Amino acid sequence: MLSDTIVAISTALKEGAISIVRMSGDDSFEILKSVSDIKEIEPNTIKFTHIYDGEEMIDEVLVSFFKGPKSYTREDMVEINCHGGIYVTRLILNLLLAKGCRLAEAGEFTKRAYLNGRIDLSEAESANDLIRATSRIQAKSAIKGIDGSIEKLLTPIMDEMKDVISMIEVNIDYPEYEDVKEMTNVNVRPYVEKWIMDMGEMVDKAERFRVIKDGIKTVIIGKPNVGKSSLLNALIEKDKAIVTEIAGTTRDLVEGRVNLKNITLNLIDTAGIRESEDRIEKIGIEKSRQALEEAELVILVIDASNEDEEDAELLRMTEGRNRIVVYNKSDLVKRGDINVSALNNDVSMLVEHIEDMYKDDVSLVDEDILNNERQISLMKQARNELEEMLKHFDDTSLDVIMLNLEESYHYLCEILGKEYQEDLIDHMFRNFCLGK
Ligand SMILES: Nc1nc2c(ncn2[C@@H]2O[C@H](COP(=O)(O)OP(=O)(O)OP(=O)(O)O)[C@@H](O)[C@H]2O)c(=O)[nH]1
Ligand SMILES: [Mg+2]
Repeated sequence: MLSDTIVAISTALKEGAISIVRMSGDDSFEILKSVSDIKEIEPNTIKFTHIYDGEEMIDEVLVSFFKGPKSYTREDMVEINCHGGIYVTRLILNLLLAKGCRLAEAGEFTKRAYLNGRIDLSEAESANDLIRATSRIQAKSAIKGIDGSIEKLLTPIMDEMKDVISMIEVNIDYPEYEDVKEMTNVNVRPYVEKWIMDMGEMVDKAERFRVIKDGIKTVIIGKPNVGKSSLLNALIEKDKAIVTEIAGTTRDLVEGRVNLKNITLNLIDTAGIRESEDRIEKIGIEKSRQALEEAELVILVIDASNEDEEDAELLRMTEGRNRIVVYNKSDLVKRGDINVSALNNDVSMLVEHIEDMYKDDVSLVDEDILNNERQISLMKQARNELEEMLKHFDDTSLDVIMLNLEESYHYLCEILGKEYQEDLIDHMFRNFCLGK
């Protein structure tokens, strides 16, 4: 049932200047009247009032009224700005529960906004992403998503698919019609080919951008003592990894996260790779190799004052990878293209190089692109449907082609949540914050 009135504390339950208790549903206004001085509700206003539990005044508050459908959920909504003590906020919540509200589930306000058609599913997902954003680029892409970027992205291709599907339909149903464009395998094929290409491009861009958004899995490797741990520390601006002049200092993987200007690196410092008989060091080196396997970006560190055959071996090992070769200890000797001195925190050449390397991917933030795994996977399924169909296209009858096109189209609808499975929707909104 949608019309019951829900309530939740929408701000973090911590001591603070203000907390917001939010209600949504048919009885919001009546319930508010029953606990305050308010007699008349004027929509879209903010009023000063007192909240009473029976005779006892419990807080002095500001209340905002939103008359549905002009509200976040499209229902009547009330937001009570109360004093931000944990105790008083809870008191108000309990009072509203006692007056007939039901405690909202996590994400239920946004779920109502979605079910009532105020936002589509991709916009709801973006609302959650914005709350969780930890970098400028994540925030920027989330706000675009809230503003409907996915619908903008999908509308042209969906419109075109819909047109072609309906033209085929008319051809099948009314073969005698003469003023309708004749659809045959031959003239449908170019559309299908173009959609496959467009969908592929959307997936490709989204995957490139996801790396930027989530942070680039970056591994720092090199032979022992070249300054890998020093480099990690310089990049994260903290003394996290142990640094000594002893070769083989680092045994475990050490992780650090750094927000550069536009991109985030999820860094892993590793044990120096060499032949070793030491049992612990050997395990560490095995971990280094694994981290190297999984990395999206490899920073290979070479000690500029001590380059030898072992470095050459590592260069060979990482060939063909997305790799940056960094010459460290530039305070002693300079060689190669990218020189740093981790000891002196002089790593600007490396940072600039990374920013430059990813600048095209970073600029995708200004485009409308798919935002998450769910959307990407649906787009892949839409594309796959078309690709499979194209394999035997010339031998396929038009009505089967139409069915396949519809299948593909439905995957796109699902991205926007225009068709949905209830359990999936429930699962999604449960990941939201309470009161959102
Ligand atoms: N002169 C100079 N010394 C450096 C620089 N960077 C690191 N070192 C020194 O090189 C030695 C090794 O540094 P680490 O950062 O521990 O090197 P590592 O590659 O992590 O070594 P392992 O963990 O043993 O593989 C230490 O004595 C550092 O002070 C640098 O830029 N210049
Ligand atoms: Mg180290």
